Amino acid sequence: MSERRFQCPFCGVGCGLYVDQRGRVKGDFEHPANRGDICKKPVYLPKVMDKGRLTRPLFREKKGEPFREISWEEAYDILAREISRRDPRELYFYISGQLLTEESYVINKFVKGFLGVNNIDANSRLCMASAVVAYKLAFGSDGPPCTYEDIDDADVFLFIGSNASVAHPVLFKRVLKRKRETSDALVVCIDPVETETARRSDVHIPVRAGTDTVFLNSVLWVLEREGWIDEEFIKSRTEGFEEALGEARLYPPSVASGICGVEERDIYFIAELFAKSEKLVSMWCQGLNQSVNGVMKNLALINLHLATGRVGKRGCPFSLTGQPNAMGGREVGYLTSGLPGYRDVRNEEDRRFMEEFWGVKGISPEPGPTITSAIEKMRRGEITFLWVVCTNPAVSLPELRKVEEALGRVFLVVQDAYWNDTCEFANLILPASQVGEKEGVMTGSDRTITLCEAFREAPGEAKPDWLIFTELGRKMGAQRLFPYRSAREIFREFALSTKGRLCDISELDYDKLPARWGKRWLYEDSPFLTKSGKARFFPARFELPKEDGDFILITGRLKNQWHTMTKTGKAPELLKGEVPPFVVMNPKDAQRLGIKEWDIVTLYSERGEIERVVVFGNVKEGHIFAPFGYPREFGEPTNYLVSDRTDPLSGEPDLKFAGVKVKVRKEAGRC
Ligand SMILES: Nc1nc2c(c(=O)[nH]1)N[C@H]1C(S)=C(S)[C@@H](COP(=O)(O)OP(=O)(O)OC[C@H]3O[C@@H](n4cnc5c(=O)[nH]c(N)nc54)[C@H](O)[C@@H]3O)O[C@H]1N2
Ligand SMILES: Nc1nc2c(c(=O)[nH]1)N[C@H]1C(S)=C(S)[C@@H](COP(=O)(O)OP(=O)(O)OC[C@H]3O[C@@H](n4cnc5c(=O)[nH]c(N)nc54)[C@H](O)[C@@H]3O)O[C@H]1N2
Ligand code: SF4
Ligand SMILES: [Mo]
Repeated sequence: MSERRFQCPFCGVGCGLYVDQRGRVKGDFEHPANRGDICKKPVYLPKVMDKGRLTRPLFREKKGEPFREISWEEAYDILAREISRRDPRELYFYISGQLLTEESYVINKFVKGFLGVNNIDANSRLCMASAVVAYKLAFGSDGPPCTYEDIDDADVFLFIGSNASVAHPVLFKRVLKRKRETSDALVVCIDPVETETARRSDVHIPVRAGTDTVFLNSVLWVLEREGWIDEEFIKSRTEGFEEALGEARLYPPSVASGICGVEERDIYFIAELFAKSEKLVSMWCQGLNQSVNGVMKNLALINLHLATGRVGKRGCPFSLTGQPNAMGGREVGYLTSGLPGYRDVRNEEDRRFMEEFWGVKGISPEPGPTITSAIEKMRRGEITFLWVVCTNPAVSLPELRKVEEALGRVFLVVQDAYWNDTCEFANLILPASQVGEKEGVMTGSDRTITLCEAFREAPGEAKPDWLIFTELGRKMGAQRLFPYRSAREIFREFALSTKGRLCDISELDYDKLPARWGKRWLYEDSPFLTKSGKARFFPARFELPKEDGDFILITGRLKNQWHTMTKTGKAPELLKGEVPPFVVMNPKDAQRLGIKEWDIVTLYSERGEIERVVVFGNVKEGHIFAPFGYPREFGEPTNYLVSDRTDPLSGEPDLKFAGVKVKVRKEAGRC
């Protein structure tokens, strides 16, 4: 068999990979995202692709009963019946940034076009929603304004709320390569935890969790005070500077340093970098996004780029995408308010275009509830049917007690490649094929689209996600809406819908990939997509939630594990050093409580409790770091403790700020 090329199904760096003649996964030297590089996770992919797979549709009348195998025909009958007998507002679909673009497109069309409700959200709500909203507010559209090439000629890299060395390893290596080549390049990391990224950076600023808005406002204060702003750029290309400055004036370094737990000189240092470096690229991820203050944190950072004219050649704000195809999902509009081609259900022209394009009537102008609001509606009995595709909410959503209650009440369909913890709550389980077993595209963090070719057969009766919705759509009488015989046909339809939009890919086809949409810099010599054509500063308001407890629990990722471990957890090589489930504590905090390294502790709050082994590390005092993805076979998942409070603008949950108390359960060395 010739070499089959695909995009890595793990993180949003979007590395191009291939399977060689001997079945080994290798980095593709011709791919612009990684140029042959690869990290550890996909190397073990072939080994785990057959372990613990779902291979037949499974059904049970009542939860708690054993499942029985059924045919696809029967599964479609059940689905058609359960969907048709309900008011569409009782239905909800929860999908994923790990689906192929064609799949998200078809599911979105099924819900928004065919069923006529916007009751669909993706796990990107927990991930990129704050960045999407901030980009839209500041630039008038979603879409990162720069590309990976900007790493290769920058001299300052600011990682804020990003542990890229662990979470985006190939990208981080590219930054370190640039550093090796240019002796005066500088890497800075702003994070309450001394992460691997912090350790490999030149400077680490351990900010107090949740306070970035204050820190960044204070940097703006210094920029203005020192006359380090780009007045020409501010005047010709932006609006709203004075209002943003008004807010920043509340936080001179003397005030901000106290709130953020940093030195005043740290704030001046960052201001000087924005003022004087040749080219500054800032990269951020969940330390900014997953917060009640998430959009404001994003905007406060973008404000600094606008104030110093760094949105293109001289630098850029670069939001790192988490999942391999959250970018593609955003392009097809898979969040509650989206429509294909970065369109929005609230915009009449966008709705009309898509109604005509799809040949449907009545796309609803109301964004549907976000996943956390939908969980509330399930608990109240207002949503009674939930179809989960390619995500594992029984582990990854916040406030798991509430989630369990919700999953227990609804008719639950789980469509997954592997058996996962959400299956325990299901009525109907549908076996899906995964990347490597089906064809389609994904878009990485910097807008590069890659074709994923199949390199093996799917096990049993597993089907591509697009085919499941296509067949059901036809079964329900919508042959005209779902005529597809291949993913390529779906791609063509979607590509056509993007004509004339920022993310225009209407000229692309599978044989032209990988290819990036948009110019290297989206707004370098064209207007921003706001009404006035100018980028917008926003006053970045600071808010910190009140949390009970002695510590702030910060949650995040493990280096060699992917989220809820359905794939990476099956490779012993990747589990080494990542289990048993642990938390990282500052030794000074631990000492105060009489906790020794390797003690087993209980972390608890009103939301629940979990047990973990204590590992010592340089976490800012008063904070504890916990990986969140451990499935239930390891005990209670971390998200029992995590709040479902959300950012008011993005609806993204505050996953990195939970008050907890700690007590010793078992001392190290005693069994
Ligand atoms: N190995 C691995 N890689 C992954 C994933 C995985 O599961 N495993 N998942 C992928 C996905 S979907 C995503 S979204 C990305 C996530 O990538 P990242 O966001 O880089 O990873 P996290 O560990 O969630 O959080 C990043 C950092 O934010 C810090 N942080 C927490 N609160 C604050 C704060 O208030 N301010 C600041 N400045 N920092 C804060 C944390 O200490 C942590 O080091 O990773 C992707 N890559
Ligand atoms: N406390 C806390 N919670 C968090 C976060 C955090 O930082 N802290 N991060 C949040 C973020 S950023 C994210 S992205 C989420 C991730 O959370 P999830 O999306 O729940 O995590 P995954 O384990 O990646 O789940 C993907 C599922 O899709 C399945 N799958 C893989 N390929 C396919 C396919 O092709 N088709 C189908 N149908 N299924 C497939 C896998 O088996 C797995 O069950 O977690 C969020 N939750
Ligand atoms: S850096 Fe991300 S995309 Fe690249 S190989 Fe590693 S997990 Fe895959
Ligand atoms: Mo994510």
